[in-house]
Amino acid sequence: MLSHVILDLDGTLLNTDGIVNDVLKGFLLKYNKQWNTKVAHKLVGKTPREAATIVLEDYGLPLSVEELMDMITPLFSDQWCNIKALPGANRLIKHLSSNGVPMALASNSPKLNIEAKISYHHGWKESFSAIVGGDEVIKGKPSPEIFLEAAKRMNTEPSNCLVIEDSLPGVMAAKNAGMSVVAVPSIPKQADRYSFADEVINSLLDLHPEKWSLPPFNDWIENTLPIEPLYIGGPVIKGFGRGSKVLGIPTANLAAHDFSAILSEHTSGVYFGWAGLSTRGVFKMVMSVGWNPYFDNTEKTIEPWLLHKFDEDFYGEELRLLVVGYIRPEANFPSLESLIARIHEDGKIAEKALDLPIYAAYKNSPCLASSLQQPNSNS
Ligand code: ADP
Ligand code: RBF
Ligand code: MG
Repeated sequence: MLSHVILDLDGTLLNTDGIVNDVLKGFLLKYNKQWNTKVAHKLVGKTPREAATIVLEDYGLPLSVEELMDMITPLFSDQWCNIKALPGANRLIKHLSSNGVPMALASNSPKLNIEAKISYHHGWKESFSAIVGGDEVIKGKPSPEIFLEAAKRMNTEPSNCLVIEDSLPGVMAAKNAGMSVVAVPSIPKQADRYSFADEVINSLLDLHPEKWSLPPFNDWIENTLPIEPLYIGGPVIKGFGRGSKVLGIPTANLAAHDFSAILSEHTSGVYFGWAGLSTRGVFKMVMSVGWNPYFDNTEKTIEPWLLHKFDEDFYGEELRLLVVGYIRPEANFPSLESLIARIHEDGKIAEKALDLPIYAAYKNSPCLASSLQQPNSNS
């Protein structure tokens, strides 16, 4: 029986990666070095000193670890106010704290940094009965020390604790501590490296606390999860040409690179909502966002299937999407038939859910209407 939850911060609750990328990219440019995302991936879950050592070695900078840390630490702290909560983080913290589940935060970063980062997120600090920083133990993750200390401060046994972690060192630390651990990898397509976790999920939206004898979420409605509505729109572009041909399910692709900022804030997965086509009207829509594991694409795509029979293509036409709910993570399937069957099931779920008042209300949203005006423009 699990009764306590220990959360990692960077990459698990907070979208820190974007900030780390931006800061290091700018910094390295001064040394005429090109930032490389492969190096970025190596930094996940490391202590600040370990991360600085990796950057020094990989880029051969003429600096000592101390000098590098002194130079970049202030650049990072300037950005903390810009770090966004990951999808589902606020929901999870609110849920556990309102159900009286004791929670701790355990991070490799120094305690003062943790406190500064979470100060920008309403209600977080008060929700944790313990916060353990990397500077409060002798060895950081993958050593179990941080997690053992968190359990001790919550006056509980390690075996009562569920750890939620995005990094490999963190998942190892949790297992070394004798705890149960759900991995939420922050780097895409790495799930197979986390096989020693008790479960691997795609995002916090996919956590089902009842699997761990913790109180279930009660915000799912008929197999859908309402989200903060998200608007994206643009001309319909050519995709891989396999929607209709291979699956019998046409998807009117939008240019994913136009929405890279929005997409990096949202997890990949199957979503639904309303689709407006300027000359044709507003239709129900179900979509996949991500790498389509079955086809193992190298780039993220946005693939909306309009739940309506059209007699012709509409490439180049302006398509506006108001995404209102989440259905499931993208998955791989043992056969094309099983993928097709699952997409049809998603279609039925969306079709039905969109008649519920909480989703139906958005059908008349002005951002879907036929004038070319964008939702936030003042013209
Ligand atoms: P592509 O790979 O180029 O996106 P698809 O086989 O997925 O090709 O077909 C998508 C195209 O089919 C859309 O761009 C659109 O013009 C057309 N289309 C026709 N009916 C639909 C529908 N119900 N939903 C989405 N697109 C449709
Ligand atoms: N592709 C996957 O590989 N895995 C999925 O779980 C998946 N789910 C989808 C759900 C919906 C509602 C739609 C419309 C598509 C989905 N696809 C999925 C994407 C499908 O592979 C894609 O439309 C084709 O690759 C066409 O480019
Ligand atoms: Mg398509």
